[in-house]
Amino acid sequence: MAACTGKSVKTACPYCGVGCGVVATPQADGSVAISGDGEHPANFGKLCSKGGALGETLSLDDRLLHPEANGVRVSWDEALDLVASRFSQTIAQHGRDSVALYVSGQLLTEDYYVANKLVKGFIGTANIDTNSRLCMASSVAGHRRAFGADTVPGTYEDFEEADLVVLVGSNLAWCHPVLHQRLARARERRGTKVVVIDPRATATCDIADLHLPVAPDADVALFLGLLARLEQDGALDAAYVGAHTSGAEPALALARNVSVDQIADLTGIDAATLERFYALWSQTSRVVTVYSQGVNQSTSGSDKVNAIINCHLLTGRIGRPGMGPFSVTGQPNAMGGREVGGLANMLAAHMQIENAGDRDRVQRFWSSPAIAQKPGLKAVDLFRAIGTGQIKAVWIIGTNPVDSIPDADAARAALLACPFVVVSDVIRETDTTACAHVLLPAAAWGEKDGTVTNSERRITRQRAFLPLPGEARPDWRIICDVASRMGFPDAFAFPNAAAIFREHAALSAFENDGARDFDIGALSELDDVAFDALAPVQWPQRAGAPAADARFFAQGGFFTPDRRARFVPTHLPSRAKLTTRERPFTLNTGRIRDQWHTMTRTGKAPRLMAHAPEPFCELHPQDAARIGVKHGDLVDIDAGHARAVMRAVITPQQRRGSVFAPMHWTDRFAARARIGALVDPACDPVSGQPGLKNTPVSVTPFASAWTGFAVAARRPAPKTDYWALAPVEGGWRMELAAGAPPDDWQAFAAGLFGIDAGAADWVAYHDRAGFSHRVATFVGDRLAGALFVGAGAAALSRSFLSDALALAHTPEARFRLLAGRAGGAQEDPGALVCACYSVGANAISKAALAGACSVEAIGAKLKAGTNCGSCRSEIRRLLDERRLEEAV
Ligand SMILES: Nc1nc2c(c(=O)[nH]1)N[C@H]1C(S)=C(S)[C@@H](COP(=O)(O)OP(=O)(O)OC[C@H]3O[C@@H](n4cnc5c(=O)[nH]c(N)nc54)[C@H](O)[C@@H]3O)O[C@H]1N2
Ligand SMILES: Nc1nc2c(c(=O)[nH]1)N[C@H]1C(S)=C(S)[C@@H](COP(=O)(O)OP(=O)(O)OC[C@H]3O[C@@H](n4cnc5c(=O)[nH]c(N)nc54)[C@H](O)[C@@H]3O)O[C@H]1N2
Ligand code: SF4
Ligand SMILES: [Mo]
Repeated sequence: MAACTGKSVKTACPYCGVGCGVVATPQADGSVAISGDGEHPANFGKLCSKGGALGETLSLDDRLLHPEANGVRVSWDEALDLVASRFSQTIAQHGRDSVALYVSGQLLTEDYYVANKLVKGFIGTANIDTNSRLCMASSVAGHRRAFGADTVPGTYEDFEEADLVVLVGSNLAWCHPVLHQRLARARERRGTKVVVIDPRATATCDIADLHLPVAPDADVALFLGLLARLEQDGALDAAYVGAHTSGAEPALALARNVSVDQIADLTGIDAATLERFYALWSQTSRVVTVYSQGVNQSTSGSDKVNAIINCHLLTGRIGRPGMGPFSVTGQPNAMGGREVGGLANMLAAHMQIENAGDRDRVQRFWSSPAIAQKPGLKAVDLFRAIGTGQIKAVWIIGTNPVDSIPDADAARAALLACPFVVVSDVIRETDTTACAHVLLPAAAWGEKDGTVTNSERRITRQRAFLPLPGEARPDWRIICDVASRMGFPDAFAFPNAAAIFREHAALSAFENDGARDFDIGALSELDDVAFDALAPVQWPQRAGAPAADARFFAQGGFFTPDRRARFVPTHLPSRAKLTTRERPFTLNTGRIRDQWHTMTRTGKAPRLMAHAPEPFCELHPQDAARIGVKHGDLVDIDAGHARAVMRAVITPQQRRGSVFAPMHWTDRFAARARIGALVDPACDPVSGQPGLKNTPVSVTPFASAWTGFAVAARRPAPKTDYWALAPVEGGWRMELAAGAPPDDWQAFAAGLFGIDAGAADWVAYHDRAGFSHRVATFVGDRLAGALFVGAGAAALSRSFLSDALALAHTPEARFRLLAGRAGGAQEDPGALVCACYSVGANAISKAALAGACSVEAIGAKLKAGTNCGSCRSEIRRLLDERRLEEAV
């Protein structure tokens, strides 16, 4: 399909699980204009900073555009034959369990469906798992234990119809920004109370009436206490519990045994604050408890989920407007992946692999030669099995496990030792593609067609609006081509994504009769034209029975054999005592506002990088003082088996004894900041989801003899002990630090910038006594690179120097550049806060000094915060800090 200039195409955002509708309009100059889809029921026209910047991430420069085998470009036929024959041979020699696929919640449902069909129905193993194991597995396990199926009962409107919204381990403001803003607006309208339960005071606390800085992994204790309290208060809904649930008594018996003192001790939350939270929850019938990775990514993740669900079941507060537990999904198609059964312990269409009737049903539907008989290896075990040689061929699609799996260095070593590794990606150089024997170029967002399902079960079409670049192909097609070559041409002879969707929809309705929650049978007859035009639609969509209600379970009807929900008794966790004398801090990891995971896409947009151009580690001021670290120093984080070096950010929002580091930085962007390498791979025993938020580490000052800053027109290749790269308009900026300084800074700079020192034009300033070295090099009137080392580096204007890459320089201006900041009236805008209008922290502080004291006043004056709104909480925080400074 060719790009049609000027024609607007409705599609869905490829980032978070909010699932916003996007309108993409290719422009005559090759760019693409992006706006929110005003008719989409998830976002009604709004987009966050990441969605709004989608147009800036579509360039082809770092794309994987041709198949490769062993580092050499090959034809598609050669690549597909190689993959199919190596998989077939490995199966013939070592059995079907010796191969695996590792896929992603960022695939489209159609890609995911054929991957799962190939592995579970035709290869006949369940060794297909997905990065959703790191993301949603505990929610899936919790839902299945309580509801008998992986059902999200509510809808986004519940956020707006609730009187109390409790956010547990969810930084909604940064991770689901558009939903956060829907909640913020509802709160303004109806005075919704908001409680945030998170060890850190995140940007989400901006709208919180109450923040509970819970100790790491003490959530089960907190909700056990709530369950007991609900019974005491008479909030138990006897009719609902009696008619629709079982197991309340044993769950309550465990909860009654726990004293408030014990809870206060375990959670680190004082009794008075606990009382406020419990009273609020108990007295408010319209309550939604939202949870995300602070709940799921834990060795007690499934119990956390069930401890929350128990409270909703006990009060019957589920499935009615403004009521219910709500797992917000991370990836754009986390839900679609669950629908097709992409997890190693699930079958297609929410059927169960342990259930012989379900296995038989799926096999008959597929007319397949073999069906997986038992659950396959879950992600962390899968990578272990690659490491031990049990898995001899693996195909990784749409995920970057060398960065995102816990104990990531071991995952990398496992892949490097694996006899056959295939990676399908859109980007040529990632930490995972570096380990592959075969690289398959996948079509990216904007080039591919299919569907995704968001957190509220709403299916939205992703539509192509760009031509396929190079030889890239959609993932579903690549998978079907390999399946055909493995001997299954008929079952994978799909002409297009629509045909796959029809089969998926038909399977969901096959012998269903209301026994299974996931049923979109009404969509199984869509012809290609209707599929193309499909408007966003929420499931269930049963054939012949239009959905009476968008919610589940108000009248019971759970998916257990007796249609009753189960209370799951949860036990008081022992104190989260993982830390030791050598490793006294808990390492918490997660997300920042403007980056997406391993930065393969958001790392391309200078505007998104400007919010946080370096990997950083947040520390509480008292902890920092104790270990002798100042704001802006570099710190060494050591987990024993791996280390990282990051910039210290000292903030009282951080919980004492715990440090937070973003999950995003990879070896492409920093010397040693792959935080996944440090993370302990211990998993929840029920869900197999790793506890990514609680690893004992030590934090010490990073010893370096010198630090520096540089800008370069071409991507530099730093080799220093510490470096961090970020793209800027016209080039790159980087921070550097190392041990012994080089003898010749000009030679060092030439190496860094990849230029011939002799042939270039240089200006330099050296103060050896004061240890300050500044060199810059030019090609014509353009700056090729500038390096600033030693004294005064902190006072440089990073933005002035970055901007210099895009300017023409007269001979006089060259020397002025070495000052490292603009002369005269030009001011340094400071760290970027508003990505939409490029407004920095200094500008906001200055406007505040001049009397703009509210977020609205800042918006009126600078426009900051008036478009996507993702930065409003940071603006408020800057204003609060200013007020604090004025008060002391
Ligand atoms: N900007 C941005 N948005 C994203 C993504 C992204 O990469 N960037 N990724 C998407 C994906 S895939 C996902 S899964 C979601 C994740 O969305 P979130 O779950 O909201 O994000 P995280 O930052 O991983 O973790 C949330 C919070 O859990 C807290 N936490 C840590 N330990 C505990 C604990 O023991 N108890 C409690 N109660 N809280 C704890 C952390 O301090 C953190 O603030 O975001 C989605 N949206
Ligand atoms: N320490 C720590 N680790 C974590 C987490 C954490 O909070 N802390 N969170 C976990 C969670 S919740 C998640 S979801 C994971 C995410 O971790 P990953 O899935 O590893 O991260 P991404 O960067 O999203 O990787 C997606 C890859 O797919 C490629 N890609 C993009 N579009 C396509 C496409 O259409 N087809 C194909 N074939 N490839 C494509 C991208 O270039 C990229 O390489 O990380 C997990 N790991
Ligand atoms: S909230 Fe932002 S990242 Fe999430 S779907 Fe909407 S625009 Fe995309
Ligand atoms: Mo995720």
